[in-house]
Amino acid sequence: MDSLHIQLLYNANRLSAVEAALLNRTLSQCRRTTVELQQAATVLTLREKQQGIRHDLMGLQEKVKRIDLSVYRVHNTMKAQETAINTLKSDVAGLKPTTSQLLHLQQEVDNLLHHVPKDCHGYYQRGFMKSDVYVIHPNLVTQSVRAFCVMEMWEPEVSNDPPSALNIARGDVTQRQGRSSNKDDDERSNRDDNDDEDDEDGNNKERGAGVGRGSRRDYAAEVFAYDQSYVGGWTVIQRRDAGRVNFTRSFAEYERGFGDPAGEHWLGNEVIHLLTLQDDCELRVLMRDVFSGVWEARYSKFKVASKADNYRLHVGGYHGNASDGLSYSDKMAFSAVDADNDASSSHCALYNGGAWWYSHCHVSNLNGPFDVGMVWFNRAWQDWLQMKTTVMMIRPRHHSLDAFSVPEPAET
Ligand SMILES: [Ca+2]
Repeated sequence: MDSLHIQLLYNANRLSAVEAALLNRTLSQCRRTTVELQQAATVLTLREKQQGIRHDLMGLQEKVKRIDLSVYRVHNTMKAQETAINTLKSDVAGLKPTTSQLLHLQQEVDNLLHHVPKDCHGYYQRGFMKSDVYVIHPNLVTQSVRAFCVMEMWEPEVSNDPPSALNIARGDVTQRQGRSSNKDDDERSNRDDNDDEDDEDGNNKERGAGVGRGSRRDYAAEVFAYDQSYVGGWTVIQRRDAGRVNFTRSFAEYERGFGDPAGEHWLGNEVIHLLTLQDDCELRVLMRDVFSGVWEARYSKFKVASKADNYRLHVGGYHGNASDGLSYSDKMAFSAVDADNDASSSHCALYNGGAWWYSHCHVSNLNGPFDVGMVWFNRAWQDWLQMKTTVMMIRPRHHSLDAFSVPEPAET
């Protein structure tokens, strides 16, 4: 029994050993299979990567092709540019003499400009004695300016025909217009309303013609005596004598100037400003009325401020026979039909169709509509003078002016 039992145990052990050996073999086979499977998976992954790399490679090859094409084009462009540059180089080499000639010319022009007088007075000092259009170059201007220079005793040419019926009729209109244009004048106005209405045109005409002529003879003689020592060199800033140039214009046009210096024109506020900036200036206003009476208003001080200050007027030191029609505008800005810079609640320039240093509005309006609106208030007569010819001119202040007293004409 015991030996049988032992035999059984022994067999059972051997069986277990065989089973264990079998299991071990199976396990090692499994391990081998696993390794083989892993290797297969790795190969698959590598193949996928290889395919991806091949795809990328094709893309890169495409890009390289395109880059090659671009490089080729750039090369061609550079070749063309090189040719163009070479052509330009030869052109520039050909231009070099021209450039030096141009620089030389520029230098010559600069030298000449340096010698161009800054105003008519400069020409006068150099001995130019003929009243005519000259080229002047005021300080600070960007280009030369044509200006009419008055070099001798000179008056604008006007016909000596007696005033026509039309003029007389217009004169009557002007007087009414002048009154109405000043309707919002306050006590600053020099003109007061003595209400002697101009009852007859005939009276008006007689008075105008008579006093005008007498005034011209007497006053001209007195002024001539004064002027002998210092006659010319006047730069004309305004001139009207034919009515062919329209003076109802914008602020910008008055700034630039308009018309022809050989005839009717406004020199331009910017140039007038620069002329009165470079020297202390005096102003002379010569006028002839519709009855051929000659009038002068002279100011020992005349200055026009810059554009930033709307070309404000600074005027004073009146003498003459026309009476002081401009001091009323002293310290007033310049107004035009499109620029209301006056002191009035109305628009003086628009209302009067002119451009002036209006206040409330004016006692002189030499840029008003020709014939009917070119007016100057004569304080002695307490009446408006209607002008058909006006010249305004300036020059550096004559230093002996203060010492030499200009006779005041008798105002009756
Ligand atoms: Ca106003």
